[in-house]
Amino acid sequence: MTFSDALSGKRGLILGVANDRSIAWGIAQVMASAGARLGFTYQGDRLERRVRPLAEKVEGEIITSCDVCDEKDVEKLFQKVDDQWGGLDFLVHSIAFADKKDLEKEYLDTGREGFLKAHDISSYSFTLLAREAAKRMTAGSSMVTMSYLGAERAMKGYNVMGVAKASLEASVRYLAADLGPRDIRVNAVSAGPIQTLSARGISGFSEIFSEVEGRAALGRGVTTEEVGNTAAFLLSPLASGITGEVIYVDGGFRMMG
Ligand code: NAD
Ligand code: IMJ
Repeated sequence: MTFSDALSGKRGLILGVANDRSIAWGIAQVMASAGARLGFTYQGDRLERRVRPLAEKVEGEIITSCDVCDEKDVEKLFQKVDDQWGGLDFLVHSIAFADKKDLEKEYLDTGREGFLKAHDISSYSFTLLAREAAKRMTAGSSMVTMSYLGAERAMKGYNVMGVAKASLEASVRYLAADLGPRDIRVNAVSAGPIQTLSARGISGFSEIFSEVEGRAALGRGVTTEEVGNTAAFLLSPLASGITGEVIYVDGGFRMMG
């Protein structure tokens, strides 16, 4: 195995492309250029118009709607995997959602409904998808999800999403423990702030972004391509000894004193 053929011919699902700024799209482009065979899902028909042309650009073999709250959608997705591929080598989960009002008020005021919704979409969905994916995977397969520093620090405005990301990161460890004996690896990439659909419209984003540029060792933010490169590494056999970890792609923000 060499660097250049580490991912060639590997079949994998990428969940969470909304547009060409999505982190999932950054990962997809890197995986496609490494010769991987890709399947894409989008959240509901509203997004099909944006996602299908992107998926076609990288010769996506599965392109289908999947709302992770809908168990039937998830079932249908894996039926397609069984029919078209009969197996799976990797999974990319790049999905998060909380009601906007829960990102705007204090965490203290989070209601049960908003709490459960954020956790259902942003954390439980990874466990559900990992379970279904793992049934189709053999030794050497790998899964990646996306996290953020708000999982471990109280970041302004991140609120219930931070609590959901903490749950997601803990899930990564327990899933890695469950799947390790089958040589299936599970990791998270914790990215620095990137101007995507999910980050836009967040009050104070530009201040947060300039603070990151000021404090990060590299003195700049990161790109979806850089996140994609790290995800591709974790999904490849080059990372065969790494599981249950959170890898930071933040330009060296977290480690600075
Ligand atoms: P994005 O808006 O492009 O992606 C979020 C995706 O989640 C969208 O494609 C959306 O359709 C999908 N989604 C939401 N609810 C869904 C549901 N019920 N079913 C299926 N899909 C659903 O934004 P992004 O920044 O690329 O976010 C991707 C991931 O990266 C998220 O987990 C986010 O928390 C994480 N992340 C983002 C940043 C950042 O600054 N942008 C930093 C660190 C981590
Ligand atoms: C999100 C909220 C508050 C602060 C934030 C973010 N910072 C960053 C993000 C500093 C970088 C982006 N991020 C890491 C996310 O995970 C975003 C998740 C998110 C965003 C929205 C916006 C629109 C909406 N619901 C959302 N749910 C989750 O209605």
